[in-house]
Amino acid sequence: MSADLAETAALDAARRLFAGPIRFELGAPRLDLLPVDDLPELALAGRSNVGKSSLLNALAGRSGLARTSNTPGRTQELNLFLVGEPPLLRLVDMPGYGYAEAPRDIVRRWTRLVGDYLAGRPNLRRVLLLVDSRHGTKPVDREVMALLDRAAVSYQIVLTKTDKVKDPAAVAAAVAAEARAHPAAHPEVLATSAAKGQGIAALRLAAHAAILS
Ligand SMILES: Nc1nc2c(ncn2[C@@H]2O[C@H](COP(=O)(O)OP(=O)(O)OP(=O)(O)O)[C@@H](O)[C@H]2O)c(=O)[nH]1
Ligand SMILES: [Mg+2]
Repeated sequence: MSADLAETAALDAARRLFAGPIRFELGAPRLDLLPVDDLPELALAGRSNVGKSSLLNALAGRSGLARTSNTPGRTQELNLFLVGEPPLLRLVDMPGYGYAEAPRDIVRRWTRLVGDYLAGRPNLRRVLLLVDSRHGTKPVDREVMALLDRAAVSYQIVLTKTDKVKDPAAVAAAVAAEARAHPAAHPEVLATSAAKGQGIAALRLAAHAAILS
């Protein structure tokens, strides 16, 4: 098969995966409540309000699957979604980190939940690390990147809300330069807008690759 045909076939397989059944499985406030199995998992991580739940909905091509909100701190548990019937992939919508306004003990609980999950889930194939294209990476993102490097969990940086910036490619280039210094980071940075649909086909391709890896 030519490279072009192979790419078209991969895009089509990725599109079909997310066109089929997708359902909410459960919300887990603690790691011991997660299902024990070896279904490949793909997690969406990032700061509060970066657009994780919105991007999960865009990936799934349906609104309202994951709950979104203008107020940071909307997602408070690990929310699990099964893709395919029988399921081929589990998507995990995570609580955001770095939300300074929330009560300290809540922040500590979420941070521990996110950190323990990211570093210790055996079937976690890949993490999509979301970064707001208006703000770029922040110190707390770098802490999470270092944690993923140490745990050798493969991750890819995904810029969100590109509809809000003039030159998303410039932001992507700067963030990609930073990613290259991280051993577990994918060298390519994806630029997306859940609002406008930009980059969603490429994101589906990356998600589909998590099953095959
Ligand atoms: N303009 C624009 N706004 C977006 C986009 N994606 C998300 N938003 C908005 O950003 C806000 C936060 O979105 P969420 O998807 O709830 O963010 P989250 O990362 O899940 O937030 P937490 O669960 O609180 O950590 C909402 O008001 C969304 O409508 C986008 O692509 N473009
Ligand atoms: Mg959310």
